[in-house]
Amino acid sequence: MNKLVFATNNENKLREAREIFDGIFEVLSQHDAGVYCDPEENGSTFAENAEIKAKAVYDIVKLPVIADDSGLCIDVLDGRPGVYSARYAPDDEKCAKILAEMKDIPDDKRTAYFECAIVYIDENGVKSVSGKCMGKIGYEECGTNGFGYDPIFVYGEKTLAEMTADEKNAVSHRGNALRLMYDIITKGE
Ligand code: ITT
Repeated sequence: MNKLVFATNNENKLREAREIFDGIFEVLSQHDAGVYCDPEENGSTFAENAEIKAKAVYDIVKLPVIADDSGLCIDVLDGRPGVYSARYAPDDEKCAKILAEMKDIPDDKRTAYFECAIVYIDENGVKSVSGKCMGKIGYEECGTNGFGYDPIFVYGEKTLAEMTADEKNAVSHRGNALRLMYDIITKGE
């Protein structure tokens, strides 16, 4: 089976990607591939940061690599935390910080989206796609699945943290982007 190295230190992203690519690619983590790097993500867009991560690992392994840069964009906060989603607060404080900032915001102004850029690099060059997931910020944390901001991101009737892994992947920004990239890699679309 073809090997694909996922340039991430985030175990949750790796798990979600494996659920989509398993059976077709052997998805190796950076750790599996023996790569220890954490390049500075100083791009101003998700796509730029994903390319920084993919290039850093590709330069070392010289195997096909994918990288993900993603985050939560909240309309009433002018798109924050956006590309700063990982650094916005410690992991166990991220949701509470957003809920505090949104406490006086009415229902119709709580719209938000997750965005995910996926970059793939192999010997033929760089390919880039992105996916979105449109939803709303809830009023409290609900659910224990997923990671990051999932407990406060409401899609339809549930938060992403109340969904099973399959349910989340079917609608998520990462699921959408990975499926697009899968088609590009396997069918040349
Ligand atoms: P790598 O850079 O090693 O891939 P990271 O966690 O630092 O891992 P990012 O720089 O892309 O990844 O930051 C994305 C952050 O946005 C992530 O840490 C979460 O807090 C949040 N995020 C991204 N996708 C998410 C999802 O599906 N559900 C909830 N939060 C998400």
